[in-house]
Amino acid sequence: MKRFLAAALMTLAFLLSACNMVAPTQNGEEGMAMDGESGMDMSGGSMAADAIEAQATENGLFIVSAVSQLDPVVINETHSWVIHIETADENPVISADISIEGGMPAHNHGFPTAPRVTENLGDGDYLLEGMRFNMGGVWVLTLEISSGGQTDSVTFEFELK
Ligand SMILES: [Cu+2]
Repeated sequence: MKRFLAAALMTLAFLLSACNMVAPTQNGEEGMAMDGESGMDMSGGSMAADAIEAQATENGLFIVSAVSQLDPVVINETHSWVIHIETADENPVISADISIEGGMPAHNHGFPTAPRVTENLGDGDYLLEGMRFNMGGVWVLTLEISSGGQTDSVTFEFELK
């Protein structure tokens, strides 16, 4: 019985060390694709398209909302979002420049794609193309918004369960 226990412990130790071997590297490079590499959280995930609440930017210059065109949002499907930007007093921001960053902070990887705003839809709406999530878990999307010589940023955090 003791021998069996020792063997079981060794197996467990081996499994734990194997787990460490497949943990994501810590270099935090943006846009690093991890498709099929991570041993963690490879399960699917989904989220309602309207699950993200409107949020004020860091310095309160803008109010930003984001809605996925894919509903529910599921993993491994490239799709678009519509971003809506208003001023603090609720007027649409009609000529913003928007840059995108994001990924999974807990795994130190970015999006598997390079999402970007491709079209100004008018009325404060902007088309964000190339959104794609390659695993379930907590993701962040940071938008840096410039308009009328002022820049502010906002970070949305959401979970694909
Ligand atoms: Cu991840």
